[in-house]
Amino acid sequence: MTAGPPEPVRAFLALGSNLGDRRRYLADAVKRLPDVVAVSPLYETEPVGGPGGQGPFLNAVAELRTTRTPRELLDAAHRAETAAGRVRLERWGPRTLDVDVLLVGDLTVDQPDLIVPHPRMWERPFVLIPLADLAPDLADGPLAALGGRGGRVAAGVRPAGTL
Ligand code: GSY
Repeated sequence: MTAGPPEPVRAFLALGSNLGDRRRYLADAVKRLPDVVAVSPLYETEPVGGPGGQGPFLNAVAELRTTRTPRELLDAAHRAETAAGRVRLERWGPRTLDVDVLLVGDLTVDQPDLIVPHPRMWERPFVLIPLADLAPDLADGPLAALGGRGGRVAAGVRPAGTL
C-alpha cells in the first residue's frame, strides 16, 4: 500500500507585537502566514519577562489547517518576522513581530530551536486567552488552572478588538 497525501491538521501560531504600528504588523503577518483559517480577537497585554519599561503587547492567535511540518511553519514564522523588519537587539526585548509555533495537530518536536507543543504556552495568559477563543477544548482547562477566563483583567490581558 502506498501512502496518500498527508492529512491536514489543526495548528496554532501565537502572534505578538509591542513596537511601532502593532496592529499593522499583526495584520500583515496574518496575510503572509500560510493556511490561516481563523484569527482570534486581539488582546492588549502587559509584557511578561524581558527588560522593564517595554510597551504593552498586542497579542492574537492564528489557526491553520495545514499539511506543513512544524519546521516549515517555523520557517514561515521567521519569514513573517523578517518582513516586519524585526531586529533582534535584545533577548526578550521589544519587537515589531513575534510568531511562535504553539501546536501542530498532535505532533511533538524536541529540537534545540523548535519545541512543539510550545513549552511555555500553558502558563501564558496572553497565549491561552486568544487560544481559548478559537479552541476552548484545548485552552479552557489550562486557563482554569491559572484562575479561569474570568481572570482576564487580573492577568493583564484586555480585549482590543479584532484585525
Ligand atoms: O513570546 C512572545 C513574546 N513575548 C510576549 C508577548 O507576546 N506578550 C506579552 N504580554 N509578553 C511577552 N513577553 C514576550 S518575550
